[in-house]
Amino acid sequence: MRKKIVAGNWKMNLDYAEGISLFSEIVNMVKDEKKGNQLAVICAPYIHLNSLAKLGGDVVGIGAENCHEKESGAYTGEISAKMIKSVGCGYVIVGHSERRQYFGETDQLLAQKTVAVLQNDLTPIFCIGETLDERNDGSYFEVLKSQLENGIFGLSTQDFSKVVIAYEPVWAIGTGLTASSEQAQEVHAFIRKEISAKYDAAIADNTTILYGGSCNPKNAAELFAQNDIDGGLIGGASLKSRDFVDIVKTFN
Ligand code: 3PY
Repeated sequence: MRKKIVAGNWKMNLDYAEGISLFSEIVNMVKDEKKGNQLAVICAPYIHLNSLAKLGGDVVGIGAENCHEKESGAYTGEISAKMIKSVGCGYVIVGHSERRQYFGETDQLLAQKTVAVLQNDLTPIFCIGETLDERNDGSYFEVLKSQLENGIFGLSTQDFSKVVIAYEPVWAIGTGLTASSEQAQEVHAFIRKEISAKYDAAIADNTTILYGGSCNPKNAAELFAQNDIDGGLIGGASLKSRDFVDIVKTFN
């Protein structure tokens, strides 16, 4: 049975003390909720990772929001997957639309980052999503397919089976707009079909596909009830312990 994951994405929010305080609240609230194939994860800015992993990495998975594609070297200001692994993380978000949009990250670069993440025994949460124009002009399936093909479909079956995918329509990020459960399910089913065509039906069936984009305690239950939606990547609502934990509890 595939894993169900609710992963918070703190983005560039919370100073050190604020991060510790929010994370401690979350750990206290979810520690008795842990179930076999369900998992809460917090992806946070680099300054938090070491402390969060020590504070409650056994209760809540810890992830970075990005990494560099190389292992080490003269890349001032960058952080490698190896470094992220060394502080006790298990996850890295790769290709969030904000990275694609503001930092010019291409599918080709993201493919390299994904390999670096996997080589360090971390789970990539690989994000794909279409813009509003692409949704409106009907090209979104093509766009999503090309993000999959160029980003992660070059992986071996063994590596691919470790990837988590997050579908985040760009038009639903930070806008308060959410894809309807039908719109999200349609895309998730499409992604699973593409995985099945590229790899096989069993791999497709085992791949965790998260929905992201203004997911909150009000809409999570309906989204997560869809056949092909296995949880969420949560932006703003992950900055409030009650909201985040309510979303985690949606699975119970
Ligand atoms: C959002 O919910 O806005 C996100 O970008 C989650 O990654």
